[in-house]
Amino acid sequence: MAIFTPERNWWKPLGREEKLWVGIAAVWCVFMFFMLFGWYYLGTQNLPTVARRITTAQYKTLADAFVTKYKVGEEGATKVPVVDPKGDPEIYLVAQKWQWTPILILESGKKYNLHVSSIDVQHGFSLQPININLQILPGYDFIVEFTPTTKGEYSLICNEFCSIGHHLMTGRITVK
Ligand SMILES: [Cu+2]
Repeated sequence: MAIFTPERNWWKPLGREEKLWVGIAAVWCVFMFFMLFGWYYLGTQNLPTVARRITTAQYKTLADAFVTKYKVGEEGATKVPVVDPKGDPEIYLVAQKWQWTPILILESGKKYNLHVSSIDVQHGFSLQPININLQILPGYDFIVEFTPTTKGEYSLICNEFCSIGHHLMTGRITVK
């Protein structure tokens, strides 16, 4: 409680500058709110995605069949399969503690439907250095439609803490 009562409330009467700033802020708030919807339709940063319900067992069966069909090698101590899907646009990626399976070899300029799902807990798909980020949940076949246009090696990291070995969860996509 103040010792002395202020002479008057500063906002009564409201000064001209004060009115102007409150007005600008209010208009800007409304503008930014509608920009949320605007970017959804106008922004080119949104990947076209579809999410379908699937059990983790069903997803694993699909992904395993894909790996078996197109496997061209193995890499590292944990023998991560290397897969070249040749002409097949339906490609699968499995997130699980703490590995991305398989390593994908893709063709530049070709359109793909990348299926991503987790078979245990929530993970974060983060493709670097192009910075594509997606939330990966078990129980959903998350389908991302994309066409790689820049050749090179892309690193895949998990950006959603998924327990003790999270920092080791890396993968790779090669575009040739
Ligand atoms: Cu993680």
